[in-house]
Amino acid sequence: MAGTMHDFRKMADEVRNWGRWGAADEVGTLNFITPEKVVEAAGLARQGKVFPLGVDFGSNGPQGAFKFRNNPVHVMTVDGGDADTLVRYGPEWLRNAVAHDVSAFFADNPFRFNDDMVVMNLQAASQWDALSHVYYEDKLYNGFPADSVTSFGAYHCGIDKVDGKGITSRGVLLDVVRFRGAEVFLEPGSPVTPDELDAVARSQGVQVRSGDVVLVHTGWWTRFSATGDGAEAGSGLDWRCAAWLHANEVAAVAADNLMVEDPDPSAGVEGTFLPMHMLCLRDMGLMLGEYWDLGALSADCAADGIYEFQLIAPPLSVVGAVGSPVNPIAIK
Ligand code: UVW
Repeated sequence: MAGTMHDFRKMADEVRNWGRWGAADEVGTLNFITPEKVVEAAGLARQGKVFPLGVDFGSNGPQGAFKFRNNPVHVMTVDGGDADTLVRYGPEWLRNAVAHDVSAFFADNPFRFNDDMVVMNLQAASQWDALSHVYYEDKLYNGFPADSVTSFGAYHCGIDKVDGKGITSRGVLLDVVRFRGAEVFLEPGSPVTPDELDAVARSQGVQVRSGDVVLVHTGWWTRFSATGDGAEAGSGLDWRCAAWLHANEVAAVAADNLMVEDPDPSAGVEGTFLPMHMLCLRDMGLMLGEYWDLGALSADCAADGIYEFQLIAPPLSVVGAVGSPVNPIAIK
């Protein structure tokens, strides 16, 4: 059932971490990741199993469906192989360009290189949302003014601010798909509640502790991999899970879907947009990871019954960016 604005404001007041780590803090709940936590996390790499959780950054990604984001465009800027082809087939001016502009020695030299570039939304595929990604009433996390995010980028709470945290900690997978016995993914309109998160953890025999990064398996990415439909609705966390994340002192949360939270209005708050984003990023200072592929990791956790691991998920330090691509790695 959708919440009211009154419910939302009450919860915002309860979970707001502004000032908790000082007036200048820009990393929020990543402060829960202490040096001791990093050491504990490293000790969870016991079997030498590595799970890359990042999805492909390619033209077949999930973007395009909602118009305001596109899939990555990858182009070659130097292709050593072009030398032979262009010298053989190209017009005179192009041969000269290859020989002169690209690299004069390509034409007669077997030692060559290739270069490329990518044009993409930083939110196109596996990503971290920086604390400056969303706001309401003109305030970012910790009370920083929303207009500090300018056309030159975010002067406060940009993704570059979290660079020093790694990000590495104990990761815990909560496999809601398996808990529900769902075939592939959580059907739309069936949001995950705080009580269900507790029940999943209990059923897996794992405890969520201060400083953990919690990964929620909704199965959406597996479904997308089969259908290619980036607009397909799925489910995710009910907005009230913000209070659960706060109470458990979770450092960050990630999922295998578009927005971690359930997009269905019945799982949100009347009159708001992305209520869990607002509570997590703006009030708590808790980062969200989206489009992480949790398929192989969840299968392995189900097989060996171990739902904790070392998680290493550093964002790119794109100065002033409100998010970053990431290729997180879970190690067991
Ligand atoms: C929006 O959809 C605006 O954000 P996100 O990618 O974080 O879900």
